[in-house]
Amino acid sequence: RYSTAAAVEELITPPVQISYTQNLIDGKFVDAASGRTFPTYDPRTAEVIAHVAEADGEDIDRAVSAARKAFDEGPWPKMTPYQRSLILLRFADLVEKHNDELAALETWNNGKPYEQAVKAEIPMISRLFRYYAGWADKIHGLTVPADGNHHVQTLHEPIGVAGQIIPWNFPLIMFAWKVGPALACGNTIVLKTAEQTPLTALYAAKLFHEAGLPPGVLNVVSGFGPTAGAALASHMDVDKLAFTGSTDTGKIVLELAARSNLKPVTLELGGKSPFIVCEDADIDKAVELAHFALFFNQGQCCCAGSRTYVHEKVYDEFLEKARARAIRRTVGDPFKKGVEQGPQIDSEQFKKVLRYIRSGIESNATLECGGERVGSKGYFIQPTVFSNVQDDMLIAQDEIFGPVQSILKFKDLDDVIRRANNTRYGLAAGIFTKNIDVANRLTRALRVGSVWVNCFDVFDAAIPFGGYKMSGIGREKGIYSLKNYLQVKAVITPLQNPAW
Ligand code: TXE
Repeated sequence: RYSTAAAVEELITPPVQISYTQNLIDGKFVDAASGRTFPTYDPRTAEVIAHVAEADGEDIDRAVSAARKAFDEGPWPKMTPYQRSLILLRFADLVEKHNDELAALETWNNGKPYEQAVKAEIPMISRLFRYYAGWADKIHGLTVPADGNHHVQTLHEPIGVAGQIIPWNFPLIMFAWKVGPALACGNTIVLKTAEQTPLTALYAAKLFHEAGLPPGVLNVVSGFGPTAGAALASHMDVDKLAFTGSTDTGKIVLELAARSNLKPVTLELGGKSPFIVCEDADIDKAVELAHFALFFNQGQCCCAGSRTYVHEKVYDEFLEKARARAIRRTVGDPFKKGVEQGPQIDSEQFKKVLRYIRSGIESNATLECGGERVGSKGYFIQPTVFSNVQDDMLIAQDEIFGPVQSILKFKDLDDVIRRANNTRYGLAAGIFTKNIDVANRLTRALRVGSVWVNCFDVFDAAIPFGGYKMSGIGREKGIYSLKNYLQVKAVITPLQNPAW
């Protein structure tokens, strides 16, 4: 029933080597202070592909002091914004030049389809750095018409040393969303990658130095959350923390930041986003988009459309077509052409997804298709569809983060608005309708950070992204991200001549 590697023709794996496995601190690749390493895996086979230097508190101290020195004394803040922007542009050129290697490394370490990485994700990264290069020399303060005889201005200054902790589902895109605006604003950075996917950020950081970035401005460390991540979040010399990951870990880092030096924190966390199919929708298009909204990236998207609400009048037709589409989804080696779905990231996530599938069956949702692993090696899971899902089932409440679509029936707009909002999350929503009044009503009623109308997962460097409620704090990308990385200084000067 499921196409596997054997079913697809052409091998498109380009050659790529793993060249960088040490921490990048102060412009140099170095071993961990402890000398320890940890294995990183190929999720297709669960085999070790490299051993990577394992940072802990000592390495975080070293990286933060390099970033501090680069910020306080180094050439970075002394460069003009235009000079900084040129480095971002040169980096974007190098990403473009190394597009295929970066994509291959991303697929090898993460399991996402190579075609997705090579055609969409890596090109988005160079685009994003060009966008932020454009901002670097356009960050203005204001002159303020205050009462009294004073000249008042605001300076928008970099915030200092930024600590950044990223997840494994889009390793390089998460690197870009964090590093782009921070550098454009003139900050220095210590970035910790997710322990599952350390490789591409090290490669990208190497390219940044090739582009002329001074040592210490961007430090990239690999390591685990409770050690390296916690040390970064609680560091007294880190001026700002940006985190993407689970809501539970988001709460931990927020607390660590508060208990240490009250560094401001932006959080991009989990979601349980509704995808709403109205009665007037073109069902074939809605089925395809709802399928994409959930199954894209093996279902490992914070904004996955993981509650598919379908109007009762079109429910049966939608369900039959959604099941057929899931059965047609090609699962296999993500390096092979035409494969839509690779493995889940690791054994923990693989087991978590299978646990949720069991919970769906036990709570009497109807398993329409899938539900099992694919093959006996690696972390492949069949595209799975549940119907008759009720709002109070665990599969309708928790973030599954896997290829499991839950289909729910609704009666009218009041019903679906209430139920779509009845969640602790508020990251995104999809709406499928031809009726502009329905679209307007839903877009305003849904308490989420992004609403896609008759589309889904449309991303652009200029479009802000982030969540309401427990999906996060703050926005990334676009103009909104700049404010996360700037301090505002008010400067008040008396005017000596009252006639002025
Ligand atoms: O996430 P964690 P995990 C969700 C998704 C997934 C679940 C668990 O539902 O199934 O989270 O995934 C670092 N102090 N998302 O366990 O733990 C960690 O090293 C400081 C949604 O991988 O949040 C990694 O770099 N840092 C999400 C990062 O946090 C800590 C993407 C994310 O890991 C830490 C990923 C600590 N105590 C998972 N503990 C999204 N929003 O897209 C961990 N980390």
